[in-house]
Amino acid sequence: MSIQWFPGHMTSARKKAAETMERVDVVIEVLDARLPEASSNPMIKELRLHRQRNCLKVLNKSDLADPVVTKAWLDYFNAQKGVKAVAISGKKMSEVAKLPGHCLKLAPHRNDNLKPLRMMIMGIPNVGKSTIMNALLKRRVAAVGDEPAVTKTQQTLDLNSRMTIIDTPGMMWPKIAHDSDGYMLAASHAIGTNAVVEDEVAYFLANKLLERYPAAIGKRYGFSTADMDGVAAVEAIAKKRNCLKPRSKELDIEKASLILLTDYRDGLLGRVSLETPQSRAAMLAAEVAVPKVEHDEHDERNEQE
Ligand SMILES: Nc1nc2c(ncn2[C@@H]2O[C@H](COP(=O)(O)OP(=O)(O)OP(=O)(O)O)[C@@H](O)[C@H]2O)c(=O)[nH]1
Ligand SMILES: [Mg+2]
Repeated sequence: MSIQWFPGHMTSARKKAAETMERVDVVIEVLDARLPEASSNPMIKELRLHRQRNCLKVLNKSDLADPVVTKAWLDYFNAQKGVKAVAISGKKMSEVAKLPGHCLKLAPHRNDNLKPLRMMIMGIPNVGKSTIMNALLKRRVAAVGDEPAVTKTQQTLDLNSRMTIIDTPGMMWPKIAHDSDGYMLAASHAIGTNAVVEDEVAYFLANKLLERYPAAIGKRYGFSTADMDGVAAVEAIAKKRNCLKPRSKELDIEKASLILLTDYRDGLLGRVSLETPQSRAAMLAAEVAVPKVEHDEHDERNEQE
């Protein structure tokens, strides 16, 4: 199953972002440090490159991500033209306070009272844009919540006499090209719950954790995951946590799925990253290879007929 989520208000958000892009100097693109490429919205890149705006990529929620992997992602992004990448926790004021300085370096011509530096915060839903906005302003100017699409409209505020900042609604894009990206985004709560089947997302996450951090699930829930796949691990969580449906007393997999997803979102499974630059490259290479094989098989069948 592939996950897609592009609700109506995001079409208008995209249109508004395209208009505003003309009037900003630097885009602060907020990414989820646990899945930096899967949480990169290709629509934002397109809008930004259309106006040739430089970009500060902020790998946010780095307090939840594997620090070694985050370092690899910073090197990966910092090699890109017109891009500076930093890793922060939006909940730490001291880390957020460094962002305007980085932006200024990306648009050095904007450093005076006549030409204030104009920054626009963009990114997928629930990645921490409004949290960063509040930390920059040192007061609660934007609503924050652990669910996607909390912010629905743009908000422009003066940071000081020489800097303005715009918070924008989280944006998804019309077609998520890689199924695994959809699952990573859903696990990280960037996708509305109406667009996902929680069990499937939990199976995906459990498989990913077993593959990348084999000890994480066993340590959290207190059982051995040896020889388990994602489905078995979620079932084991249901048993261990006594998740039973009220009448039938069958295992309540949905409840166990939510336990796993919530624990991941809250960082209770340890600092984990769902993708690395290498795993990303391998995934893309495999996707290129698969259609070719299908094509060859098809040709062979035709030849045999
Ligand atoms: N652990 C951790 N949680 C964070 C961090 N930044 C934000 N959060 C949490 O992530 C959730 C979403 O934060 P928001 O600031 O509302 O995200 P947003 O990008 O504005 O979301 P939308 O407006 O829905 O697009 C909230 O529960 C925040 O407390 C961070 O660096 N680390
Ligand atoms: Mg917001």
